Amino acid sequence: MKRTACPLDCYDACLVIYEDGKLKGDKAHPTTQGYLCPNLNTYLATPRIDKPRYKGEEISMERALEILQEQLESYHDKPSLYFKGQGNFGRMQDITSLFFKAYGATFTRGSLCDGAGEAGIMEGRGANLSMPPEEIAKAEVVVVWGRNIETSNSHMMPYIKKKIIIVIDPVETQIAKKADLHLQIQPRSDLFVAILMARFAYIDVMEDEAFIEERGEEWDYFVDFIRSYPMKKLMRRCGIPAVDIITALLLIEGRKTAFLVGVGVQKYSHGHSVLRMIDSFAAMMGKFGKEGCGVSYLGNSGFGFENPFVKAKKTVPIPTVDFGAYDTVFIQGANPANQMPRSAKVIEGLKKAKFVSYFGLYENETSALADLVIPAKNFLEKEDVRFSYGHHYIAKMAKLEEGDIGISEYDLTARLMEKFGYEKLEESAVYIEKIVDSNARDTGDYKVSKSYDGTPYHDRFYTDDEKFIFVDEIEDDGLRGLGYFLITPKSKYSLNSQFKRASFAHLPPCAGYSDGDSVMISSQYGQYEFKVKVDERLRDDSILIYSGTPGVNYLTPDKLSEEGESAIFQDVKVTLE
Ligand SMILES: Nc1nc2c(c(=O)[nH]1)N[C@H]1C(S)=C(S)[C@@H](COP(=O)(O)OP(=O)(O)OC[C@H]3O[C@@H](n4cnc5c(=O)[nH]c(N)nc54)[C@H](O)[C@@H]3O)O[C@H]1N2
Ligand SMILES: Nc1nc2c(c(=O)[nH]1)N[C@H]1C(S)=C(S)[C@@H](COP(=O)(O)OP(=O)(O)OC[C@H]3O[C@@H](n4cnc5c(=O)[nH]c(N)nc54)[C@H](O)[C@@H]3O)O[C@H]1N2
Ligand code: SF4
Ligand SMILES: [Mo]
Repeated sequence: MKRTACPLDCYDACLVIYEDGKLKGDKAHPTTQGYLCPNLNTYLATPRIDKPRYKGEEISMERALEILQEQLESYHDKPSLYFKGQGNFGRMQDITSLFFKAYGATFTRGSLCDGAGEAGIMEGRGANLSMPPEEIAKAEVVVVWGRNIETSNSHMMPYIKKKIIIVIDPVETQIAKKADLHLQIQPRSDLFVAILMARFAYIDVMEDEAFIEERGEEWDYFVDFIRSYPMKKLMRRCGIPAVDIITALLLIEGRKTAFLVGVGVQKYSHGHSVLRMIDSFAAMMGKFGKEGCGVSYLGNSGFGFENPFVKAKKTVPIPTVDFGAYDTVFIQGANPANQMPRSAKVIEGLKKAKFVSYFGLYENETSALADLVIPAKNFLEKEDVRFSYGHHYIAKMAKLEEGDIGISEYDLTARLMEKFGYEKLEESAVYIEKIVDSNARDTGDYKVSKSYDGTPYHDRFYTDDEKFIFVDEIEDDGLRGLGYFLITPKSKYSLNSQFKRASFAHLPPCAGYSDGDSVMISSQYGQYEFKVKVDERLRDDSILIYSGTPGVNYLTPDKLSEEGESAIFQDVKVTLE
């Protein structure tokens, strides 16, 4: 029996058993519980790039590596960009950064994913720790807030069985249908929902005085802040009746509550404020550092661990990268031509750059634009280690197979380091052991992060004086303009743009279209034609296009969140023609 772990960018970080050419979920592993999801289940059947290519012609791997080396040498004094995505979540994927740092390339910083929310959490708590699933299992109430559990985090389901479930989501998702209460709020109104909850809680004196006294800071300013909003304005912005918010509050009060917050709440310019406000509401109710309580976002899984692959000094924010400003661009484990905001600009930039290389597993919009395409080894053919942003288990990924296709990130780096006369790499096992040993301990058969010994924030927060800092000011101009809100979440059968990608624009029945119609969707950033699927799960003011759908990011803004340098995919209104 051979064991490894799923390499995909996902909360669940499943432990995998590879037997008779098949991938199976490890039955003994606490979170994996013996099953995998549709994405990893199609991994082995997904056609890979099997031959390197230069200017459209198939070439040998040896020739591809020569071309890469020659081109990097000839452009050495010119601007170059190293762009790495999350196609494979293994820590060793970053080894290529050692070469590109020595070479002098510009790196990216910030996030296409969870960066805005993370920034808000850091402001209040000083570190972003998620709740171990075993801790969530002790909650009485689970608030699923902008996270599509059954799709993006399905291994959480067994932990929240038989609990009071409150879902806060503009879409009637699968879990919303089954929930005790679904707040089908207007998109981009979470800040107001959280302020309203805090306001009603304050009026009814529901706050946890002992917690606030011992563990909180800036409480009085927070009270001034939540009272500074006119009640009527708050109600109008949430788009749901006040009674629903009060019902939620009554369910939460006095019960152990876990808030499972996803990226859905923070794909906006003010995303950091949303998380800061949700945190502040939870803290006011005393829902931190106690059994079964907490706000669990996408955690910083590397917290406390040593990272041997640090960034270069020269960096640019990832959501607004201008590919056209570089002579050479090296893209690894990513599909920016479809996954970055404002696709038209990204594609134009990639066409303008003089030498683009794409290092990945699959053909996609980006490989189609690259001068040089280098196939990678898949996760069974190289060794690695991964963390999870949804639990505290660490998974080593053993090399289980030799393959004829592709090259590993380690081998590609070793070769470039040698040809350029840079420092020799250590064996890959040395890096892996260093990472693991820096902060892991054994629990039975599995390793866990030491940062998760005990309930997170039980003893302290990670701010300067170890207290939680309540929010006391938020600036947000809101989203103006006519049109529909654009919701662009994860789909069940694709992992962003890998595997079976969605292809429709989902419209509410009131839009007046039928299934299969064509519709041109426009925003101030661009337009694209989609096929229609009428979707009753939507509010009348929203349309939904899943992440990975070809064309979705023609509509989205190439702008940064106020904090966290994150993409703000949903800070846009769209119109239909
Ligand atoms: N199957 C599958 N799993 C995945 C992925 C995948 O592509 N496919 N991607 C992985 C990655 S990279 C990530 S980052 C995670 C993210 O996974 P999640 O955190 O679940 O994020 P999303 O699916 O983007 O959005 C979650 C929910 O937010 C809702 N939402 C949208 N706008 C708002 C809003 O304004 N307010 C509120 N309250 N809710 C809103 C959406 O309707 C959706 O139900 O999933 C990972 N897991
Ligand atoms: N509209 C919209 N856009 C979004 C999002 C959204 O919700 N809506 N989500 C955003 C988020 S949260 C994220 S995380 C990003 C993700 O965006 P990307 O990081 O670009 O992810 P993918 O589209 O999954 O592309 C990953 C690529 O990695 C390659 N790959 C897979 N495994 C390996 C490997 O082992 N080695 C190498 N070298 N390559 C490999 C595959 O060829 C694949 O095409 O997208 C963002 N874009
Ligand atoms: S649920 Fe996530 S970690 Fe588990 S197999 Fe699927 S993609 Fe991989
Ligand atoms: Mo992500």
